[in-house]
Amino acid sequence: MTDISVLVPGRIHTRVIERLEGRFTLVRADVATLDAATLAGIRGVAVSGSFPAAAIDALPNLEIIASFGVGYDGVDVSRAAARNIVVSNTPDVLNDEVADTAVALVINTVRRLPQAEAFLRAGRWGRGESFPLSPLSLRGRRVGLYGLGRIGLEIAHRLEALKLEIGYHTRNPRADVPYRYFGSLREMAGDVDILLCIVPKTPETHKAIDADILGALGPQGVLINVGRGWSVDEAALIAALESGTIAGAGLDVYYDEPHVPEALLGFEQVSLLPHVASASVPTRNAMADLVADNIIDWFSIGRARTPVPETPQPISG
Ligand code: A2R
Repeated sequence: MTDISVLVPGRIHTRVIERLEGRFTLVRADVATLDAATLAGIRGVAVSGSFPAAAIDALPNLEIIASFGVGYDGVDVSRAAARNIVVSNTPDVLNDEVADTAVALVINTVRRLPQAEAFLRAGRWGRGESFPLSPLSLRGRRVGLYGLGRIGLEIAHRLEALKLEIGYHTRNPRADVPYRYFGSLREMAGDVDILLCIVPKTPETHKAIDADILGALGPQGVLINVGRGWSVDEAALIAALESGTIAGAGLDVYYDEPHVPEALLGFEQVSLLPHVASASVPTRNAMADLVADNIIDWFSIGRARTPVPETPQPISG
């Protein structure tokens, strides 16, 4: 397969490169820098992040775009589908890691454990001071999951072990879970004390968690976001934290990463992580392997391993 050219634009996990190097001719450059002959030779793309319509259009013989990560909102899937190009993502291999991080973020936010550690490290405990009791507790709390897919379900299983009552809002109720279904996000926000966001970035989820939803969540309410920053109106969140409309927030994702609004940094009732939900060496290795395996399978057996549902799976020629 060394006669097949695979484009790797921008940065990607080094294991993707290690797995593909030697098997394919790798072109490590951005589309805009390549000549027409090189562009015409490219049949596969391995990408982490953005691959817009213009980049797809520049590659007349492209067959597969293997995207790193479960969310593939950076890739123009409708343009790919229109050209019969398969897009793959890296689902499932990160479910447990992201769910573990989500639970940690819930506990960190509610019990203020990062602040407690910072207090100890600053020597304040050693000097005889006491860290203040956390105003909130997980005891007796109700959680509402906005999204109950592969990752959401793992989060729900873990939260059950914490003895929390669980509800969820999705467009379609699931027949295979014992959790309470809410037909609207607004109704669920009004019923629960922790709203946990784990939906994909789509036009429908844009700023879905706005001032109205935060108002419904209420003064004991906590927002946790491990999905996409896109789903939260950050200005409304900052206003709700300032006014006490909600009690706290735990965020791993932001609207304009890596930019985190200055105002969020100032809140003691907020726990902030730099988009690390899947960021362990073993899980990122598994994601990198899946990117490489999608490309290898496509060119060796004519099927991608984990194609996204929006793009067709034509048999490779
Ligand atoms: O709505 P449904 O029945 O398709 O349920 C999906 C839900 N969902 C929504 N819920 C309410 N309103 C919407 N407009 C909406 N769009 C999608 O989100 C399903 O329960 C969940 C997505 O599940 P999966 O496709 O299995 O995604 P996974 O692997 O759990 O990852 C979720 C997202 C990724 O797309 C990344 O953005 C992020 O987590 O890492």
